[in-house]
Amino acid sequence: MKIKIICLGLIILSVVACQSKKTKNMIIQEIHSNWVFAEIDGTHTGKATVPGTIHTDLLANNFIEDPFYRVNEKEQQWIDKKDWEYTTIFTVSTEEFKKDNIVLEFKGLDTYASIYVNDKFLLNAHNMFREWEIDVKKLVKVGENKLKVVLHSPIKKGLELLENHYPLPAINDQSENGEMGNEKVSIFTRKAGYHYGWDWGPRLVTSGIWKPVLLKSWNQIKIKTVFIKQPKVTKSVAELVTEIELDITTNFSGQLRISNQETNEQYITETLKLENGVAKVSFPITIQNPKLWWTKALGEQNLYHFNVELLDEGNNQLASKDITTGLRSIKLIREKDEAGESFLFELNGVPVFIKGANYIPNDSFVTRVTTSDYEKVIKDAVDANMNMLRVWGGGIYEYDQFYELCDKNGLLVWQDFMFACSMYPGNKDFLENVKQEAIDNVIRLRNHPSIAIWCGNNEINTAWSHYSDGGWGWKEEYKEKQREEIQKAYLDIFHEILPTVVNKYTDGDDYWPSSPQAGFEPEKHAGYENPSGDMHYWGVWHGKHPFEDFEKYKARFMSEYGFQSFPDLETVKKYALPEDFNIESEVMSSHQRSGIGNLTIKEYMSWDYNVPTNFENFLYMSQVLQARGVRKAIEAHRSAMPYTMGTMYWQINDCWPVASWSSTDYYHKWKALHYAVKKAYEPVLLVTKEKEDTILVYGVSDLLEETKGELKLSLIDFDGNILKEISDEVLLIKNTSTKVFEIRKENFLAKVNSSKAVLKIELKKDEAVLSENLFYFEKPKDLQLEEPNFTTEIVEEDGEHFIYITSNKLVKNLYLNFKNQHIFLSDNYFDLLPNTTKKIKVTTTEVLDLKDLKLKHVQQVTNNIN
Ligand code: BMA
Repeated sequence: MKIKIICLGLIILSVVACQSKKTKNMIIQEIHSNWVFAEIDGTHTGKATVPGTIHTDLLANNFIEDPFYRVNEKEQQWIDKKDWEYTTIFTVSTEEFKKDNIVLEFKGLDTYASIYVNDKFLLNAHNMFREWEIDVKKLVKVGENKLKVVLHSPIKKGLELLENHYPLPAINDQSENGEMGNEKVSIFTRKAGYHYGWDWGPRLVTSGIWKPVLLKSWNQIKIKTVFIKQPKVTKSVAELVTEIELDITTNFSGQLRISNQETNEQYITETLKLENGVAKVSFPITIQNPKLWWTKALGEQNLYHFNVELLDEGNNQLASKDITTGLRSIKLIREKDEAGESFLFELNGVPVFIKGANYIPNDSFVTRVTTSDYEKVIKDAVDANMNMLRVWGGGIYEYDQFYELCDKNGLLVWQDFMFACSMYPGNKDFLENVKQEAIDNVIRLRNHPSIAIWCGNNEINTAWSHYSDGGWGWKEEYKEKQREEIQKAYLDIFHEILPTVVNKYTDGDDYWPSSPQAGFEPEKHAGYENPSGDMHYWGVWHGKHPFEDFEKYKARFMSEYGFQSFPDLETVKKYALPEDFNIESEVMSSHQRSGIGNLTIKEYMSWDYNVPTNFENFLYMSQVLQARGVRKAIEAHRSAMPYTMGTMYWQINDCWPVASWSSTDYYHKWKALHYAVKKAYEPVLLVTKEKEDTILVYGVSDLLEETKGELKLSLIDFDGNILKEISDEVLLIKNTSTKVFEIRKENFLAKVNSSKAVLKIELKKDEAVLSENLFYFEKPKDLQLEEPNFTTEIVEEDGEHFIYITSNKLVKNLYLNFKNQHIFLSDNYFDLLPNTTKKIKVTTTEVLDLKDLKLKHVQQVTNNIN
């Protein structure tokens, strides 16, 4: 009998431990269980997941089918026009009830939400990106309490707002797909823009309790925020200021301690006497010889784990907060130079060439993005030698986890505020809402060392172009008075509210009003040839410029450009049936949201390749094409260093399975582009260019010391004969691009059939190959490729698996694919030189069988075999 009682005690304890976290003083209870949803004035009802969304709940309850499958999205447009009620029961313990303070915290509500506790109305939330805190001390009782969240249709709310305002531009809002004609309501609602559709995303305007719901109870004092300011960080000293905001309900007299959680070093021990209310205290901390935080290629990702503690006079802990940060100085340097004005990031005094990508939310329903999804995207970025991701303004301010992973992995973040490709209203309520949203997010994210810059919006300054005749034709739709009104709202948000918040709540972080922009002032609209600011170059793709034009349009910082491709067949099969396997079928067109989409891919393909007729081959070829284009861009940007100091292609990921600009698909599968990016972003890169009658070789180096090495140029025919070979001692200047070699074409290519030869350039240092690149003198479709014979082997070495593959002929863009999907190859879609064995590492948990290996290559799929 006795034993039984003990067991019961243990069970109860462990249940409580699952649901609530207890420090000495504060009890935090997650209210995530027993939720049910119900359609208001409707029939759909079922168990709900919180955090979650209405679409994922309807899916889990079998009311709808997978919204990403074929054209299911079309049938699901009714969901956003309904109101939904979410309810649960939570239990308040006597211990919680006795506390001085009890609050309900909603970390994120999407979007129009009315909150009721025990049937009493408490709050109307109206911004997906804000946090909401409600005092429920007087409302809750010991035992069971009812929590109800009514999620109002964002579309109905949007339409009400539109009725009182003239329409505003929102080019990516797919209102037609939502059966709303031209009524674009996204701009009125502070909610992720891409929910309403984008040129790579479906229109799935969901609602939900998308972040945690917490019940917090405590006595006397709470630590609201801790900010580790870093006014001066150098190699020898970090002069920090810890700024702490406290919420006091009963006068406090005791001690405040700041310590290092790892070393237990105590930085500050202070006696404090504070009266009721909100108090701000700050303490300087000096750390000699700090371990600095660096991006991956430049050094360690040292992090400091600070703990702030409040103790009462009897030395009992009343409150405690942990903060992790990295010590570094990061600055955007915009200084006049001979060419114009620089736009470069300096990390700990080192100018860093930014190699990155634009990043969008990983799913239309972000609540189902898992930790391993986040880890994968960040790993994919780091493995491809990136040092920055841009969290783009049509998505969400990411979850904490995203930034924690960036901190740990040495990835900088360009953080947009969530405004993109639209104009916004400027009334008082809207502006106040924006201000609070900015405050919440800046406070939440400012301790992350990865955050390099805050940017007001995506492309709005260029699109509207108030001070020039340019732009996207939006302002021409409005009369003078409305134009001025719209511009005033623009200036209020991006030149007043947001910079003021960044200035007030950070320690001097950089703010850039809009990407792209030629200068800080609103009249500095970006163009393709500004020698200042950042640039989005969409001549290739939207403007149908050839890939070669990447070489023409140089910027000080290229924050967007790109080219589309299809995902591979395995991914397409997740949303399409064999009968849909035609790029102009309804399903394939629906999984393509760029108006000019699939046919543009085909058109560009026809310029450089023979277009395959087989569907699967066409998908493969689209990836080869995309990799070719974007690689050209990266080479152009990097070799333009130091004039250009950054390149971020559009885009690293997808939010559903689709044809898009992404380099990894919705299932995180690397497209040909991601493999190409990895190579093009290596610290040392050789770039070959043809200029009139000359061949030039550039050595681009991100290394912080000069590199001496042997440059070797080998002209090889497609059977493997070496036609010419030249070697030269070269010097690559540190952290820039140097022209290291130049030769007249007529000397080098004399008597050579340029459609049957490839130039291999290599940089060697003491036998180690620092960089290798290939260069062709003709377009792929003009190459005389031949049928190859392969020798392939799978070998196990020290518990790891490798494929060794050799061909007797040059093979263009060899794609190795195992039937088994859980395989990652260290390289793929590469050109295989004749008689040269390529070793590829295979990461898998499955048993490998050569029989399952399928090979695809350009000559095979386009029939330009001699
Ligand atoms: C840029 C981005 C996105 C868009 C992409 C492709 O303008 O900012 O708005 O998805 O181009 O068109």
